[in-house]
Amino acid sequence: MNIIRALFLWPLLLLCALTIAVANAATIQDGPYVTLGPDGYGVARWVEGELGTLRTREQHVAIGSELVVTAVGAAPAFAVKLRPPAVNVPDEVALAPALPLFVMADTHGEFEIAVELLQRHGVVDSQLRWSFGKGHLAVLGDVFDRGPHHTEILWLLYKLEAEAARAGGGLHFVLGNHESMALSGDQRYLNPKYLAVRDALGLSNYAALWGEETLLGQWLRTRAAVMKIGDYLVVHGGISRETVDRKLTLAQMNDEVRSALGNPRRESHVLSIAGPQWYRGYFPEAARQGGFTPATLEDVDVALAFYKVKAIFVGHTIVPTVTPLYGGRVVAVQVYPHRDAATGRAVMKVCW
Ligand SMILES: [Mn+2]
Repeated sequence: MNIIRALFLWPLLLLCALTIAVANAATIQDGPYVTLGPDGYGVARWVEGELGTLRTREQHVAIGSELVVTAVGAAPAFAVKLRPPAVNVPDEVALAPALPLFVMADTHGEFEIAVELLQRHGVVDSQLRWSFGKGHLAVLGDVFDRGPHHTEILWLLYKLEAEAARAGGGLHFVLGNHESMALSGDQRYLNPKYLAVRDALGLSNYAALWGEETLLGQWLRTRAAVMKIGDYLVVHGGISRETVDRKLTLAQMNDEVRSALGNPRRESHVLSIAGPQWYRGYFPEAARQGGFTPATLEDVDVALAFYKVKAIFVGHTIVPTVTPLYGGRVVAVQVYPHRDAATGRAVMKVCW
C-alpha cells in the first residue's frame, strides 16, 4: 500500500494578506529567467531591488551552468544546473508496490510552505536535496498565480526532477489550469510582484518570460496534464464522463494541453471546463456553482475501467481535509488550508 500524503495550503485569507504584503514589501528578488538559443548558450536575468526602482541583472549562461536561486524566509538558497532541453515526459510510469507516492496539490506560489512540507516528510533534506530515494512525488499543477514565489517552486521542481531520477525515484509535475492561463498571457491572477517584474524588464505581458525559448517555458511544454503512476491517475481537475465517452487517451490529452500552452485559448473538449485541467464534477457544491453535472459512481467507475487505474488523485477544488470520494476511487488533496494553531506549522495528514 502506498503512503499518500497531501499538501495543506494557507488559508485563503492569509494568502491574500501575504500577497498584499509582498506587493508592498520593500525588496523584490526574482529570477533567474533563463533564455537559451539553439546552440545552448543564452542569458539569465534577475529582477531585484526596491519596488519602484527595480534593477535587472544579467549573466551569460550555457547548458551546464549552475545558477543559485535565492533563499526565501526559512527556505534556503539552492543551486540548479541547467540541462539540455527537456523531452516529453511519459504518459505512464511504473510504481513498485512498496514505494511511497507523495502527492502535493496546488502550491500557488507558496514556496516556503511547499518546502516545509517536503522537508518534514523526507522528500527533501534541509538543503533541498532529494531525500526520497526511489519514492515518487506527484505535483498536481497550479504552481503559478496568487502567491509570490512560483519562480522558486518551478526551479526547485526542475532541480529535484534530475535528483529523483538519479536516485531511482521520480518527480512528476502535471499542468494545472493556472499554468495554461499564465503561459497564455492571462495576468488576472498573478501576484502583483510579477507585474512589477514584467514592467522592470520592459515586457508587455509576463508570459513573455515563459516562451518556448526559455528554459522553464520549454520544460513546462514537455509536462503532462494527466499521468498514470502505478495504479493511480494524477490530474489537476479530474476526468469527466464526457472525457471518457470521447475515449481520449492520455497521450491525446497531453498533446492537446501541451500544444495549447502559450497559445491563445483554443476551443476543444480537452481545454474546456469539462477537460482534465478544469473539471469539478466530483464535488457537488462546486459542480453546481460551475455548471457541471455531478459525476455519479458509475461515471467514476467507467473512468477507472477505461484508464485501468484504482483511483484518481485531483487538486484544483478546495476541500476541508484530504477527502476520499466515491469510496476511495477519487482522492481530493487540495486541502483548505491551515497551519496548526499552536505550532504555526503547515498541517499534514497521511490519508492512504
Ligand atoms: Mn486549478
